[in-house]
Amino acid sequence: MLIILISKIIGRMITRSPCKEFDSMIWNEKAECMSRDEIEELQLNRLQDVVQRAFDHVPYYNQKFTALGLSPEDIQSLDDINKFPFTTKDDLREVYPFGMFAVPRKEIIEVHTSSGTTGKPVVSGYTKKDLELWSEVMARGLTMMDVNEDDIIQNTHGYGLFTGGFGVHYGAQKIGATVIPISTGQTRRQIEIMKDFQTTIMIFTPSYGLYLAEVAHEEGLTTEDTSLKAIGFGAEMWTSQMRKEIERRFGVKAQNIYGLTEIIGPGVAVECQEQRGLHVFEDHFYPEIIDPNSTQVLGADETGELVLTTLTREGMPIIRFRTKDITTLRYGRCGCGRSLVKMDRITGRSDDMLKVRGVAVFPSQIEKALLKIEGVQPHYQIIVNRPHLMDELEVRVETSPEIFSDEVKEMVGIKNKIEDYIQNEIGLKVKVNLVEPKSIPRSEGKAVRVIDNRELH
Ligand code: DLL
Repeated sequence: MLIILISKIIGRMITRSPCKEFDSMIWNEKAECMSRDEIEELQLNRLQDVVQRAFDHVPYYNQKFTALGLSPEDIQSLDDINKFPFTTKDDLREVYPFGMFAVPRKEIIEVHTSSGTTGKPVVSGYTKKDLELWSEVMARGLTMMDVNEDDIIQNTHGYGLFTGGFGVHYGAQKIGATVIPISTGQTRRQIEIMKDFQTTIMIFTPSYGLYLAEVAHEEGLTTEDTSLKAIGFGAEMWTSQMRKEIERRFGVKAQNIYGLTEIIGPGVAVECQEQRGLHVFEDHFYPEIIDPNSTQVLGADETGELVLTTLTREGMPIIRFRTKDITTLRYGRCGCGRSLVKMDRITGRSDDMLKVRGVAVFPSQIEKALLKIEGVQPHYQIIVNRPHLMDELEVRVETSPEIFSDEVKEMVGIKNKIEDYIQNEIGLKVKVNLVEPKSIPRSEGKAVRVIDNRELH
């Protein structure tokens, strides 16, 4: 017994990561530099625990598992997660608003919602412990950008139901940095503040970052006028050219932040200074990659849809959430010293969700808005452009022949009404153009609803 114990300890000492050998800053060395054996042992314990909690406290999971003849005891190894069903955005919507909570509602001290679902949004509930978890993972991520107490973080993510603003805020406060909760918009003011407050860290979506850079240039701001040290960006897809442009314009590294409302918000995975993928905080979020068509689990280095299980979330445990985001997992110790698995930047979606100015939009939401208006045909096309580095959404809509030949005044009225209805549905301003009946090309297969001219892939 003693021999086994000693050999285990020695084994640990040998496999334990010598993070200290690396000179990058690490927020939680113990969690971020574990050996693969250690992390898997921890994940298994936590997986057993979360499946039990979901089974015991969330009727939705209890019914789903019971119907499949599954019980928490079926998790004996990490691979056993494979037996359990996936959770989708639709499943979460079905139990709107609070049906996924695993604790009494009064223990939920904050809620956020995801935009971009047809019908009801997904509600994400956080207990006090969940907010601590969120702060912890975001503190780890911001530390990858070398953030410390001396830094001034200008957080341009929206504060509100969107998770971006608060997630970054909590992480920054945990570190003890100074946060400027400026939120999105007021672009000229952003630039003034960046200069006057000598912001050291900028947080934005890549598209807003490019826009900010352009306005900064117009205002005559140069990199010498700022004290920037790093940029954290995420919430939507970007290309390597976009990153290069952002880095060139601001003169500092831009690091990728990934997350989603259903799991916690930003802070599921963040990129270190090596900039070769994002470290998934896999002691809290268990990642898998599946083939989106067959749903077969794929191996390391294979590309497919990311599936996530929350291992420690108290208020709203989620088992095997299908993110629809396409990526690849890569194991092995990183040059930064961390052993946490890395995921490639997201290169696509396995559904038709678009992110427009950071907001998730589904074509079906637009269709839903159109169906509410008389005289409007459900023949439409969504065109996404980025003319001046800001996303613009145009919706071309066919009207019925009677309406199309009517007076201009009436046409304008309908156009405005459609714009209002769509804005109400998706939360974004759109430009509607009414087009002649039958002028939108009909396709023989799947209708081409979206023309995305942003070239994000
Ligand atoms: O976008 C959370 C977030 C806020 C992440 C701020 C990073 C920074 P949702 O609005 O629920 O949450 O959207 C989640 O956005 O499934 C991806 O499709 C996309 N997404 C998020 N981060 C990235 C990223 C937030 N770094 C959805 N790269 C996800 C590409 C991203 N896509």
